[in-house]
Amino acid sequence: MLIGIVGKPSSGKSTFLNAACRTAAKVGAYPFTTIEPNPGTAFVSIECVCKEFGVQDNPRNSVCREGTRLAPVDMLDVAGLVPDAHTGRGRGNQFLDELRRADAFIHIVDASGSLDAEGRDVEPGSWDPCKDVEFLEREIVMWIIQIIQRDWRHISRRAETERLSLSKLLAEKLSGLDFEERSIRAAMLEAKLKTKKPTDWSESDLFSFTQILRRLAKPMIIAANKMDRPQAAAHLEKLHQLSEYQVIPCSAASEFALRTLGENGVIEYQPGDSRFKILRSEALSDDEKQQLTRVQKEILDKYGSTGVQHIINTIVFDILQLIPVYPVEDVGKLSDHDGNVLPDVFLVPRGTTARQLAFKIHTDLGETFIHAIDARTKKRLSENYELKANDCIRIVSSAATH
Ligand SMILES: Nc1nc2c(ncn2[C@@H]2O[C@H](COP(=O)(O)OP(=O)(O)OP(=O)(O)O)[C@@H](O)[C@H]2O)c(=O)[nH]1
Ligand SMILES: [Mg+2]
Repeated sequence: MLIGIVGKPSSGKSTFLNAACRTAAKVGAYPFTTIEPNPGTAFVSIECVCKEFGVQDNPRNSVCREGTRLAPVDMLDVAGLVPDAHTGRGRGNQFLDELRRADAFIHIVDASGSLDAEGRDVEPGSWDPCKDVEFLEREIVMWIIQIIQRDWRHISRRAETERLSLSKLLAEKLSGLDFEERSIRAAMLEAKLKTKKPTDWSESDLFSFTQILRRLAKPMIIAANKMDRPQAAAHLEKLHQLSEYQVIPCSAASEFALRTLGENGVIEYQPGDSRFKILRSEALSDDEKQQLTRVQKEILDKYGSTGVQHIINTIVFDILQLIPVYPVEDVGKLSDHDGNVLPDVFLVPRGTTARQLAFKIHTDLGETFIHAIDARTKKRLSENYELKANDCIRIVSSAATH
């Protein structure tokens, strides 16, 4: 799974990545600090089943911290986008091609309204961040349209002359963008387009189709960043009125500072917490103490957290609707063949079947699947059993190795 971090220059994309992934991407108070994309690995937090089972686990593909399971999620922070980037303005939008495989986007918005569309400083509060949401949506859609257009004439003609399914042809041709055929079909239906006569589609037909496709296939969440600035609260109200998007208040810089102090043992803090505890007061200057008091009062008390962890969890669980499942080889010990207890957590789409999970673990396991066993009830599950959140499942197969 890959989550793309997008937004105009200087909105705080790299700061968000560094806060979430503990990376060291360059951050700067000037536009286009980032040119080459920065990858990172963030973690979604899940209440681990180890508590319910009363076992001490040894995770392999994830981490368990006092009953909270952290599962990795790949992220990519890219260069800033400016209006009309698709025509080559700013750094253009070529770099978005790195995000073809993204499953979802986080749009980092400067909610304090202190930067114009190009990321240049303006009077704090004077810029309406709703404009950023509008133009960024358009640029992402134009990026996808440009990719579709490379093959459009060919695809639309073939669909008509050979009477082939347009959605199937599009899905095949656009496989690099990871659009599923059902999303393509749903977007055509919602845009009320004539699928039998695609050569008649106008530019605005293609635009509305792509806009819907983007929403279905590459969902986007708005991170209203820089909430620590006094001008941000008023803009947040306006951003919340954009009914198409889920908007979450956020202070990437505060999260970065809290995590750094937490890792250095100066404070006790876990991502997503609404409080922290100072452990080594002597390691903090008066200035730092004042800043921490401000973060508690202006961010944590007001919004419940810095928003960074909340945004990542919301994308994975609410928007992409993934559920955690724990494959095990021994349903008694809840372990793998090496004795690791609850070794792995997999994030799978709601509706995934036991057999599909087997394929995700290993192709061989999917092919030689016999049945699955629920570790809680010890009952057999058929290949079509739809997994539930927090299922612990053993896959029984005819392959000698499993
Ligand atoms: N007050 C405040 N400043 C922030 C926050 N997040 C980022 N910044 C500041 O915003 C400026 C830009 O941050 P970056 O993370 O480099 O922004 P970017 O979006 O990656 O910028 P480009 O790579 O140039 O597109 C820096 O001065 C950051 O310190 C925040 O939550 N609050
Ligand atoms: Mg950057």
